[in-house]
Amino acid sequence: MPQGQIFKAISGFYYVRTLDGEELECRARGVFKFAKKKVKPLVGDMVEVEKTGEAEGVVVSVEPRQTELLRPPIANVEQAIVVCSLREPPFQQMPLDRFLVHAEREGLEIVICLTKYDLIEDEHEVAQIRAIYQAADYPVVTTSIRTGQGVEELQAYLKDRVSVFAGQSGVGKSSLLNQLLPSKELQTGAVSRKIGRGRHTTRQVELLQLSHGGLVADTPGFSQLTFHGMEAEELGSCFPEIHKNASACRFRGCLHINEPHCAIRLAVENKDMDESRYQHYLQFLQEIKQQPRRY
Ligand SMILES: Nc1nc2c(ncn2[C@@H]2O[C@H](COP(=O)(O)OP(=O)(O)OP(=O)(O)O)[C@@H](O)[C@H]2O)c(=O)[nH]1
Ligand SMILES: [Mg+2]
Ligand SMILES: [Zn+2]
Repeated sequence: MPQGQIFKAISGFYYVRTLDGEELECRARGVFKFAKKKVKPLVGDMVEVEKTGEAEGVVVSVEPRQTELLRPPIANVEQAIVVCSLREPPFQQMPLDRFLVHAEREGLEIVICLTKYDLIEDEHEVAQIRAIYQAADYPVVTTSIRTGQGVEELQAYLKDRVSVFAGQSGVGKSSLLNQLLPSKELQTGAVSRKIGRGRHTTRQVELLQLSHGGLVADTPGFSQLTFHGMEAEELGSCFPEIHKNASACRFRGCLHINEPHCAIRLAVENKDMDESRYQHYLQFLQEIKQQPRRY
């Protein structure tokens, strides 16, 4: 039976690229279960297919996932390229920090990509953003599709890896991918002048093949992420600046709020951890504590 990977899913159809490079349009047989949980196939899933026609088949089994993101929905990516625009829409740190927590929790490698650099007059602002995230050991790439800046640098991160582009609508994910793909094929859409937000141009997750090797997924922009299903104790390990210093806290299980001899609060005072990142940590912690408990 042919094996392959789902590269696109549209209203009940799964598009599978087999190991021989064939593309099959498939339905799925029933519901799949792993670890007693029911799952629907996701883009990125490795599957087994029964051929039912020339270019048609049925997905009969799904392999356990290496990684799984629900927003955007994709399985088996190793790396997240977190895309944020510097302008149109303006840079916002909070949604970036939210997404970083999710990607860290899944154990993904992370690259932060700041787009639309050509719209920047004040380099100082970009240097500040860069400093905050480099202090957390994240690589930061600045790009522009107008000048071509950063495209090669990004390409080097993507080579031979399985990556996903994630970020809000209108930040330029598809535009950037068009610079990296052999044929410029992805649809892009102008940001609304009136509301200053993207128009949700990309509608599906699609896993694309890079000509220099590697796979990359374009995804629809998403707005708000919540921390559903996450425990307060997990949050610190999703902030690299906290994770690397947490063992120096006096109490095991320190939540770094106002416990005595907290190494993280000291790091913030000494400016080893950025104050705004710490404030976001505290805010996310509040949100997690206010979530209805699961039983
Ligand atoms: N000035 C400038 N505009 C850009 C750049 N990159 C993208 N844009 C513009 O930003 C708008 C949105 O780009 P898209 O690529 O559709 O954004 P997206 O992130 O894919 O959005 P969704 O598919 O809705 O999630 C388009 O009008 C692009 O031309 C850039 O580097 N500089
Ligand atoms: Mg898009
Ligand atoms: Zn602490």
